[in-house]
Amino acid sequence: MPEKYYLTTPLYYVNAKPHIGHSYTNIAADALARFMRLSGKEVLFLTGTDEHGQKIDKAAQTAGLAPQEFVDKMSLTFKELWKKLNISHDDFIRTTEPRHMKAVGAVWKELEKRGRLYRAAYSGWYCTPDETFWTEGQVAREDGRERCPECKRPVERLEEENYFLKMSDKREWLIRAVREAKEMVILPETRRNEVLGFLENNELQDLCVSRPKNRLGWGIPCPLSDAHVTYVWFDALINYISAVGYGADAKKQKKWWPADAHIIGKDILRHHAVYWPILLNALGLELPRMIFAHGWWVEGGQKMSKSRGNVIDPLEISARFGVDAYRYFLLREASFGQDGTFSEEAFILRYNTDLANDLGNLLQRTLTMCEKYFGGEIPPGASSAFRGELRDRADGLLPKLEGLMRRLAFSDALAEIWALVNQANRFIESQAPWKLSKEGKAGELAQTIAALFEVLKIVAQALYPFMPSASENIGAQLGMKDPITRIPFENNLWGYFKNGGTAQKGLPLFPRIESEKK
Ligand code: ME8
Repeated sequence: MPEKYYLTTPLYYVNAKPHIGHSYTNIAADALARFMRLSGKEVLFLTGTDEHGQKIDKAAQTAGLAPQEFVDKMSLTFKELWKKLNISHDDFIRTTEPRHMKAVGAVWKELEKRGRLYRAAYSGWYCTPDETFWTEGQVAREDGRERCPECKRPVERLEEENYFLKMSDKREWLIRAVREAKEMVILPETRRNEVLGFLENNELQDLCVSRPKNRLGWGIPCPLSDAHVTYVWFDALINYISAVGYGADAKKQKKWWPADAHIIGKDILRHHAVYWPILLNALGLELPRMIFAHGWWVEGGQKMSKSRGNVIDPLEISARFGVDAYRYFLLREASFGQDGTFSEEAFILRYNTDLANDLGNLLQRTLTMCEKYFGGEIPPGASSAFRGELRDRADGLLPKLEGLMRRLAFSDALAEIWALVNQANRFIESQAPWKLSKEGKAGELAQTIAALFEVLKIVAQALYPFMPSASENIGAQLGMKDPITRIPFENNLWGYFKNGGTAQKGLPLFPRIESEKK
């Protein structure tokens, strides 16, 4: 039985179209999912949309649509984008789906049964864009207004009766779990410290998990009270278990839960690393194995976000430069976990240097030389006879990638692949096949060209998680008969062309972008 790997992304709010930030998380999750599949794991990759709450209700009103009609339309824009960006999710969950709504109902009942809920009057401040309550002591005060301490937008005063999930008694337990990092690991280390700091320096408030229906009707009904609906965050977090059959399919749940990785942005760390583990513990469920909170794409030091309006449209960029180049840039430019700055200049520079020059030229030169010196036929026996540093690095690539991918170090993994690409380019210079040909050194020439084919095949396989189309394209141009995904990844070894092969040179992979500036 293959080992299972269950990974998730956040469920994105459907109040506006997806932007660079959403695509970043999904591209990263996709690279990890593809890598895990190549490594022989049975993968469940889950993404989806978060469709309830005041923010969505307001956006539907502005659009002049009924909430359900609005979320149906908006959810599609996410699905369509994932298709364009080659995201290979296995499931897409919407919080308005019956399977999810039923699971939320089952969670309410289970928590009630376990004595983890109580009903109480509440007064405090509410931040609608963040869908979060703040107490009198937490709220920020600026320009004579009460503001959200996190996003600094104005908050509203609310007084109402609600249901609360007991959290305060779980503080010590959670501090221990986070510190020990046995059952659940929070990465990167800075984020784990942030969670510990929050838990150690604050009292843990019980979480308000309902909303009065007369104030906010657009939510999942609360089975304990006709007058309440479910708080949108409580609703949304439950998706991670509703998608694997919570309350409906015990066998499926047993197979997939706990999740192996929740990939999120650092903006929603507290929801995932504090509220979610406490909720799971209250339900008697295991904690996720890993929570990875990545950094933000920023502009002028500010997070790119739909409410700030400073976002990049993934469709536009990928239509101009290609989906693979977009995926590559996002995962290579910023180290996963750190913030990154998106600029067109940086994009074009990386494209021209890494993709057009380093990788594109390596492929082009190799195929051209194979045509020129061997009529496109890779000489049989030549690659297995080859020994040297280039082969050592190529053989060592996979073990290195495994370590890096397990830590979601995408940029470092790509740097390792490029170290091999660049070594191969230097190898061409030092071998100087044109000289070997002139000097009649046919054996060495054959080994040189065949070695380059082996390297490119290993590069194509290693690139598959990041740039699936380019990877398949390289495989096809090398004349590989097996799809990249069919060759077991652990056989990512030298020797694929030991019996020769026929190259199928095609168009350049990444044509150089000439600067559009005058
Ligand atoms: O928070 N840089 O949804 P959301 C990098 N529905 N990533 C970014 C980003 C940026 N500038 N902006 C957004 C929600 N993201 C809730 C989640 S989960 C049960 C419920 C990414 O539409 C990043 O992954 O605001 C962030 O965590 C997520 O989008 C927030 O998406």
